[in-house]
Amino acid sequence: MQKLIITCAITGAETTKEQNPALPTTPDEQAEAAHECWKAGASIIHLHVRDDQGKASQSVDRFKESIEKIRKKCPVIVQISTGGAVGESIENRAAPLGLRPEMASLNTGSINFGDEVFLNLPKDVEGLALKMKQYKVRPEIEVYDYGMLEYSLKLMKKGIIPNPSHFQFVLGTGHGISGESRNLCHMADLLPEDCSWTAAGVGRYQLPVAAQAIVMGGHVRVGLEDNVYWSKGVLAKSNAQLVQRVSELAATLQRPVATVDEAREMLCLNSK
Ligand code: KMH
Ligand code: ZN
Repeated sequence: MQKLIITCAITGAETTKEQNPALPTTPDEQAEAAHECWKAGASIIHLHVRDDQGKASQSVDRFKESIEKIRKKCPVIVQISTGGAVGESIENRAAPLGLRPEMASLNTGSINFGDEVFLNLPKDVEGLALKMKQYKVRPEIEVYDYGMLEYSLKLMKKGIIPNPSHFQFVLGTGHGISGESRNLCHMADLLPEDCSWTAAGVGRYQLPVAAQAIVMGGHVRVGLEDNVYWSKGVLAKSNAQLVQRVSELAATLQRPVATVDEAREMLCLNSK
């Protein structure tokens, strides 16, 4: 089994400080959070940024500032979000790719999200994918449902996304598949062997999905974007606390955690 890559989704677009005051929203807070997560075992930071009012933003300047501040503190892989917040224009979602980050998320289908629709039209998915190719940004393919996974595999066959690709299974959003263990097994079964995958369980699914992914040989994403709780009714103290729990779980299950350099190698970031 490969070493375990831990990603932390530190901020997100929808989580608020009211839900958890430990949510990092400014570039300084994000750099501090990324540093703590790295010390706790994370090698990838999935990054959204906020404006001065704390509202979700796709501002290129704000991404640049956060990335630079994170870089000064630790060597993590920064994966920017091209998902943004529900309702964000596709132009704004694509704009930070111009910064040529090492990785970016690529959502491959539309899905209900809360009371709204997270819109990802095929032409926009393909447009973002081609931009990533042009800028040599490695996509992480975000899938919330089986249909999105099957569509992504078609994109891979057509050469629109890399072959093999790295996938993120996001389970438990409420409108895609839930975090039941059979769902993760089935998603992983659908992937060609040379593709890699990470799993993110939303809300109460975060811990069980992480444990299952460690055992199955996948990788793990945790963080306040997906879940603000440590346990039922108890808020997480920080992103790093959630990362630390995964590192400890991996140690108990005797699955070594990857360093940033090892993660980079495993995700083909050195040979894009
Ligand atoms: N904020 C969600 C609607 C991504 O980062 O690529 C989408 C999202 C996915 O967070
Ligand atoms: Zn995100």
